[in-house]
Amino acid sequence: MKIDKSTALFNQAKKFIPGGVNSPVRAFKAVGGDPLFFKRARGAYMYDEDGNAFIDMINSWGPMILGHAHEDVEKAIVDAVKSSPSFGAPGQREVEIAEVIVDMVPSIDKVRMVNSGTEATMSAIRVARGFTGRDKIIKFEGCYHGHGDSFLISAGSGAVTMGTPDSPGVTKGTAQDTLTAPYNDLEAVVHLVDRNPGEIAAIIVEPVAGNMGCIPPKAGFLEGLRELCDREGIVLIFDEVMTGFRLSRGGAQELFDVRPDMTTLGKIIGGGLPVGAYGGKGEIMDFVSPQGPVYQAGTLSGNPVAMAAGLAILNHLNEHASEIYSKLSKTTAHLVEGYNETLDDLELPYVINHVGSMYSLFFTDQEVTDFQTAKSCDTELFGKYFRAMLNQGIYLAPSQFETLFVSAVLTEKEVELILAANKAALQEITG
Ligand code: HOZ
Repeated sequence: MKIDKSTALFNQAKKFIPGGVNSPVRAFKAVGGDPLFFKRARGAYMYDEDGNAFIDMINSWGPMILGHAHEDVEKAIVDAVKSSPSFGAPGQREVEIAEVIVDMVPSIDKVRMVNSGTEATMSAIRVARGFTGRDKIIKFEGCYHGHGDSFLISAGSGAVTMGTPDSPGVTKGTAQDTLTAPYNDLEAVVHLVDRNPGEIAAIIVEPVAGNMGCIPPKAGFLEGLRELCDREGIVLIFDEVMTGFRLSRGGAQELFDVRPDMTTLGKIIGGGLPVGAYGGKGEIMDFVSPQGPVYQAGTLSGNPVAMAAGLAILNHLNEHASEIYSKLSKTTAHLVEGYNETLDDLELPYVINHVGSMYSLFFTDQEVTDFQTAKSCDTELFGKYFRAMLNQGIYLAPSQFETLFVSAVLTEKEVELILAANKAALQEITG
């Protein structure tokens, strides 16, 4: 595959941008080779600067659940920008999107719009601390909640991909207020809470982990966290930046029927534009300024163009929910079945985890249930697999420690192409 234009752009980018990219995992460091630079995307396909076409299995890390350039979203953006790209003052769309979110996400009474998932999680823990008057939080090893200082402790996603799950630059003072437990280990969480009586403000969790690859919660794990938080007066935060509006109309909390006190959102909520949100019980959200004392603000928060894109995608998902979510699950199940058939014929240890339209193929002989088992994977082999898939025209997440996201525009034709590419790639790397 010819990627001369991408390589030239990457070389130029490295002169002016750290590592040549604006988000580390995009640099392909974990999988080798130069990253591709993209020119346009439509439906299920992305096209790079050299004119190569790829079936997209990341979908902008989740937001493009309806495929690229969905007509409702495109039209909404164009219409909104004609009125103004930014008011820096309240507008009607902010009220509309808040109402739609409160209607769709079961546990949210009130919501504040921000500009990214990172902002949403940083703000949510500040509010939880303000509400409880406590300082410490518990997060899970391998979960990633954006790049806020408090979360770069045993962090997944790009942080572990780059070999820096505990980033330099985070002060000891901040780090000591973040306690960590293994994902899916309720007993470890109970132990941490017992050792820090009355000190834990919040437990933040990805209800389905997506940042160390896809890892589902074990039966009783989320329910156990809910009970523990109720008993100890701890704010339970579901980070649904990935799972929100993806696993069901109401996210993972609806799918697993567990209600957190607060929820953080991002990705799909912006339809591809930079949007995040945090919301929760009215009594907690009323602590947010100007209603309450916990300060949080943003010049571009509730931006009219971003709100228009978000509203368009949420309205579409809302209207067609049963059809879209059942299609997404069926397509993913079909893909996983096809992968299993191919992999079972090869002498290669593997595990596939999937929930709804999120899935990961891990090269390991262990069941992947937490960060330790995710790290048992053969990441070198994953790099070879990634490159072989790329050569077959399939664009995967460039790291073993990410989930893949299926979009609703994959047809039977693309599923067959992906399965054929997967077979050829696996035969190449094992042959
Ligand atoms: N937050 C994304 C999923 N882990 C990663 C996006 C990126 O690093 O570019």
